[in-house]
Amino acid sequence: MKIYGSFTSPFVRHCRIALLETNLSCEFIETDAAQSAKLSPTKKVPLLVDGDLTLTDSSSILRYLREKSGASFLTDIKDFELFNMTNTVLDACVNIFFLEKIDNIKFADSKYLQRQSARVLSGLEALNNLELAGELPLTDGEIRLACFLDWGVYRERIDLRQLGNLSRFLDFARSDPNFVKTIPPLAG
Ligand SMILES: N[C@@H](CCC(=O)N[C@@H](CS)C(=O)NCC(=O)O)C(=O)O
Repeated sequence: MKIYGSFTSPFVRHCRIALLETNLSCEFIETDAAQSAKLSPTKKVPLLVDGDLTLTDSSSILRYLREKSGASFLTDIKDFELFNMTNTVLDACVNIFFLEKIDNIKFADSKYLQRQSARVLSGLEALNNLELAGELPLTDGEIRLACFLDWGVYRERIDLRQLGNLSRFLDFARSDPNFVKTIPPLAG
């Protein structure tokens, strides 16, 4: 089994955490944007290849890893909603990040970027209003949220100073040894 991905991607980080939790044997192949554009039809990471099986999305990869290790994946509806809402906000954030980084498009130049940015702010507020469990192991919804928040802070895409619950949640997630083992490298 092989997973292609970068050390900075929050989607890949979630899969790396699941690999540590499940102890499944898997080769991690560091992959940049040019390589992933050739490897995957979606031109994104993560990508999992296991024999004849190719999975192009972190959600299907996580389900595969969890089920392969005898566990289940997102069976609780509230946790599933947390996972999905986080993905929507994270996708908007990643979209803004790449438009600025690759195309140098600024917030003021694009109405759609402004809409994406409003989505990130209202999404973060809604996430901040949720009751998040304070116990380990984190659920998959919580791991996704923690990976998003840590990425957003690291890339300076989000500001948690007014979002006390999310800030406390991220501090708590940092007490998870597997979350700590998968911290993105400083450069990149
Ligand atoms: N829905 C996908 C999203 C993956 C994703 O957006 N990956 C980013 C890295 S953080 C990527 O490869 N982006 C490349 C691009 O947008 O060109 C998943 O859950 O795996």
